[in-house]
Amino acid sequence: MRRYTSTHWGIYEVVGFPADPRLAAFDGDPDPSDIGFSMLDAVRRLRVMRPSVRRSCLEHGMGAAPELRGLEPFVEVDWDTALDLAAGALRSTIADHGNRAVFGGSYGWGSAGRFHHAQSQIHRFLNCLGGYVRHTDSYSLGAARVLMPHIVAPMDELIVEHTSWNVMRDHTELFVTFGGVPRKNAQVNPGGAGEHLVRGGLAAMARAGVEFVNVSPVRDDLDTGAAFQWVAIRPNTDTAMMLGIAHELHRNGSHDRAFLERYCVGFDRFERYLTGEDDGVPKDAQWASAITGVGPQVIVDLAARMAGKRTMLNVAWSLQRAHHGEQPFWMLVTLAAMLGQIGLPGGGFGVGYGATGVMGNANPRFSGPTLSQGRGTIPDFIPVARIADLLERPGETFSYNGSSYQYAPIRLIIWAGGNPFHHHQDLARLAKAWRTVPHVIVNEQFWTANARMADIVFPTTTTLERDDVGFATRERYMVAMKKVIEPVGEAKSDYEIFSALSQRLGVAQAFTESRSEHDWLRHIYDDCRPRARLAGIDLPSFDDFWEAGLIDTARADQSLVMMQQFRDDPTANPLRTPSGRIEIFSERIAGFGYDDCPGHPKWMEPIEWLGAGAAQERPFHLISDQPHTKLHSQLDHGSLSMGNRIHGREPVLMHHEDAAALGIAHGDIVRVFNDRGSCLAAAVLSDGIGRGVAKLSTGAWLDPADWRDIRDDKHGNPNMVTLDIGASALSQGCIAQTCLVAIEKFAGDPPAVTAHTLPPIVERESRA
Ligand SMILES: Nc1nc2c(c(=O)[nH]1)N[C@H]1C(S)=C(S)[C@@H](COP(=O)(O)OP(=O)(O)OC[C@H]3O[C@@H](n4cnc5c(=O)[nH]c(N)nc54)[C@H](O)[C@@H]3O)O[C@H]1N2
Ligand SMILES: Nc1nc2c(c(=O)[nH]1)N[C@H]1C(S)=C(S)[C@@H](COP(=O)(O)OP(=O)(O)OC[C@H]3O[C@@H](n4cnc5c(=O)[nH]c(N)nc54)[C@H](O)[C@@H]3O)O[C@H]1N2
Ligand SMILES: [Mo]
Repeated sequence: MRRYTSTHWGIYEVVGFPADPRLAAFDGDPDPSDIGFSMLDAVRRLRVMRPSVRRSCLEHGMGAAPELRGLEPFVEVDWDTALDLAAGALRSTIADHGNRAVFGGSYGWGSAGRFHHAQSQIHRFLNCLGGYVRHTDSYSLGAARVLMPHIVAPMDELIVEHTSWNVMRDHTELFVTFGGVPRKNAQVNPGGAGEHLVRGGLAAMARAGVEFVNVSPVRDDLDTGAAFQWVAIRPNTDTAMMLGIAHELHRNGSHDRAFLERYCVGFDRFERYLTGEDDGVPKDAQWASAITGVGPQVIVDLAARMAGKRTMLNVAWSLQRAHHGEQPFWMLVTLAAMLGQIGLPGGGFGVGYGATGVMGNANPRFSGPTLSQGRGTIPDFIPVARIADLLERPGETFSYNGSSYQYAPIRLIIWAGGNPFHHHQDLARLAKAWRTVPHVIVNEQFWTANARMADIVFPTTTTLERDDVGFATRERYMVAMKKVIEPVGEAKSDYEIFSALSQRLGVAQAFTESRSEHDWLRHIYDDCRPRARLAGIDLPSFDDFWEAGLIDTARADQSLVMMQQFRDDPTANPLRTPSGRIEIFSERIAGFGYDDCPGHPKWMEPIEWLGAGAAQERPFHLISDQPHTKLHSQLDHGSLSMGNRIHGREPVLMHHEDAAALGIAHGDIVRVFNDRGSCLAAAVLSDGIGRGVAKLSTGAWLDPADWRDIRDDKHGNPNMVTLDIGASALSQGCIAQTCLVAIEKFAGDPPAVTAHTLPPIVERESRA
C-alpha cells in the first residue's frame, strides 16, 4: 500500500517507511515541485525541542520586561509548567481586560492538512474562550479582496472559476499578462497542490500558436518554453499603461459599446476621465508612456492587437500589494470589459494565473474537510496588515471598506502557524511595537524570529510527524496524510497544545468534543462527503480512503470559462454587485468618499516610485517577490533554499548597467537600505530586469546585526526596508511592492550570517 503526505507545494510519496523514510515525487503530478525534497533534511534542524520560556517570565512572572523579548535566553521547562504559565496569562488577561485584549489573528501559512490547520485550531480555541481580536483579508490579496466584490465578484469565487488551460489552448490568440505567470509561484496552492498544471498549460498554449506579452519589470516571470514579447514597465505604473491602451481603443472606436451597455454600469463616468473631459488630461499613449517608461508605439500596437484577437488579460497578485493596489485590478476588468470578450472561451480576464496553482484548474470544486472554528462574541478586527498600527495605537480610529473602527487595546498575542517577522513590512517598527505587549505566546516548530520574540514557545510537530487529511478544491486528490517520522523532541500538535490549554481554562469539552485526533479525521472527512456528492464525487468510507491512501476526483472532459453564465444571460445570472453588473463606476465606493480610492479606476502616484523626487536619493524600486526555493520563510534552512544563497545571503537581482555604475560585480555583497532599515544581499546581474529595479525575494530568516535595535539585517530580509501603510482607506491592504531603496557595495568584511543558529537556551537537563 502506498503512503503519501501532502503539502502546500504538492503531494509526495513516502518511500522506505519506516526504516529509512524518504520523499519521492508523486507519479500523478505532471510537474512536481522540488521544494518538498528538502523537508526531511530540514525537519530535525533548528527545532524547538522543548517548551521554552523567556527567562524574566520564569524568574519574575509572566509579563516581566517585555522590552527584553529577543534578547534574553530561553529556559526549557516541562510541558505542565509552560502550559500553566500560558493558561495563567490568558486567564488573567481575559479576567482583567476582557477578550478584546487578546490578539489571535495569527495570520500565516501553517501546514496544509485540513485538521492540523493551525489557523482553524487557534481560532477555535480562542472562540471557546469567548472570542479574540481577529484579522480579515490576507497579505496576498488585501486590496483585491475588498475591491472585487464591489465591482465584479469576490476573489474566492473568481479564483476557482478561471478559464481553464485547455480552453485557452483552443481559443486564446493573445495572452497579455501584467506581472508574468510565475511558475515558481504556481508550485504552491493553499491547502495543497495536487496537480501542477501551469507549466504544461503555458507550453500547450505556446505550441498552439498563442502570442504572449509579458508586461513586467522582470522578464523571466513568464516561461512558455517559447519566445514572447517582454515590456519592461516601471513598477507600480500598470494602471497608467492599461489606461493608455484603453484610450487608444476608445480613440479608434474599437471598444465594444454593446458589451459595455449590456453587462456594465458607469462606463460614461469613466469615459470622461479617460478622455480628459474631467481633468483636461487625455490618458493617451503619450501620457502613459511618460509614467510607465513604455514606448507609446508599444501601447498603440498592443491596443490594436487586443482589439483584433481573442485576448486574455491577466494580472499578478503582486500588482495589488502596492499603494493604490485596487486600481490595476479595477482597470484590468475595465479594459477587458472594453474588449467585450468576458465570458467568451479564451477571452476576458484572469486575476492571477500563476500566482498559485489553482487558477485554470478545472478539477471538481467542493469544500473539503474543515475543522469548525466556532464563533466568538468579540466584533473587533484588523485588516490583516494593520498589526503594527494595532499595537502602536490602541483606541485610534481606522477606516475600512466604508466604515470606521477602533484599534482594540491588545495585552496578549497568541500565534500559531505564521511568522509576522517574516510577513510584515517595516520590521523595525513591528519589533518596537511587539516589545510593548505584556504577553506573547507562540506555537512553532523552528526557532524563527517569531519564536525568538515570544515569552513562551510551545514546540509544535510538523506535517511529517502526524496524521491528517489533505484536500483543496479543484486540486484533484484527497490525501490520507500519514505520519512519516516520530515527533522531534517533545513537540506536540497544535491540537494537543490547545486541548491541554482548554483543559486548564475549563473549555476542554467545547474544544475537543471528546474526540481523539483520529476521531476528528474521520469526523471532518464524513462531514464533507455530502458536499462532495453534490459535486458528483462519491467518496468512499473513511476506512477505505485511509487504506487506499489517495482518492482521485478527476472527471473526463473538464473545462471552465469564467463568467460564461453571466454572459449568456445577465438577467437570470446577475453578478452580486449592487447593480448585478460589472461596475466600471461604483456608486458605493464613490459614496465612501475616499480620496485614495475614488469611484472608478484612476492613476494615482504611489507614495514611493521611480517617478517621484525621492528616487534621486533612493534610485531603486525594490520588488520583494515570492521565493522559488521555498514557501515564504518555511524551509529557509533546507538544502534547496541554501543552495540558492551566495556567501550565505539571498540574491538581489539588478540590471548589469545599474550595477556597473555603482561598481558592483556579480556576487558582490551589497547593502540595500533606506531610512526604515537595511539588509545585506548578494548581487546577481541580468539584462532581464528593468533599469532602476531590484528584486529581492522574501523568505530569508530575519538576522538582525543587533537584536536590541532591529534595523539592519545581515541575511537578505526585504521587510527591513518595506513600507507599512495601507493600500488605501478602502482596503488597508499590504503594500510590500511599493518601496524605494538605495544600493551600495558593502565595504569591508561582511558580518557572519547567524540566522540559522539557535537563540541562547538554558537546557532543562542542565538545570535539573
Ligand atoms: N516584502 C514582502 N513581504 C511579504 C510578501 C511580499 O510579497 N513581499 N508577501 C506576503 C504574503 S502574500 C504572505 S501570504 C505572507 C506569508 O507569511 P507567513 O505565512 O507568515 O509565512 P511563513 O513563512 O509561511 O510562516 C508560516 C510559519 O508557520 C510555521 N508552521 C508551519 N506549520 C505549522 C503548524 O502546523 N503549526 C504551527 N504552530 N506552526 C506551523 C512555520 O514554521 C512558519 O514559521 O508574507 C507576506 N509578506
Ligand atoms: N514558490 C513559492 N510560491 C508561492 C509563494 C511562495 O512563498 N513560494 N507564495 C504564495 C503566496 S502566499 C502568494 S500570495 C502568491 C503571490 O503571487 P504574486 O503576488 O503574483 O507573486 P510575486 O512573486 O510577488 O510577483 C509576481 C511577479 O510580479 C512582478 N511584479 C512586481 N511588481 C510589479 C509591478 O508593479 N508591475 C508588474 N507588471 N509586475 C510586477 C514581479 O516581477 C514578480 O515576478 O504566490 C504564492 N506562491
Ligand atoms: Mo500570500
